[in-house]
Amino acid sequence: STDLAVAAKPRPKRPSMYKVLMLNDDYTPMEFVVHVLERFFGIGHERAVEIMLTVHRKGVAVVGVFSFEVAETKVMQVMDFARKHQHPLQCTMEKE
Ligand code: TYC
Repeated sequence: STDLAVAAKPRPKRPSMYKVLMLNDDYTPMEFVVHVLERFFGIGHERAVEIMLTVHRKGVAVVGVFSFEVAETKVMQVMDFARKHQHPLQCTMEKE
């Protein structure tokens, strides 16, 4: 093997993590957002109410931090569910 190959130290990289964010809007009912947090993120009712109110007051909140694939799936599930119920709720992800 080449000098480069023997010298190259394997760098096992930790998988990048992604924040899933919930965004505020003026129309989605508060109870619907709480239901979404319970159903798709396994968050307990009282904590779900707190997170929903944080989004309502501040515009955005982190709902959880996940691997890319899990975060992507959560975002799709939330967006599909909101669309099905004709609410404008937005959920996005960003690299931590
Ligand atoms: N602002 C919405 C209302 O007053 C409630 C809401 C909270 C909507 C959180 C979206 O991510 C959200 N009905």
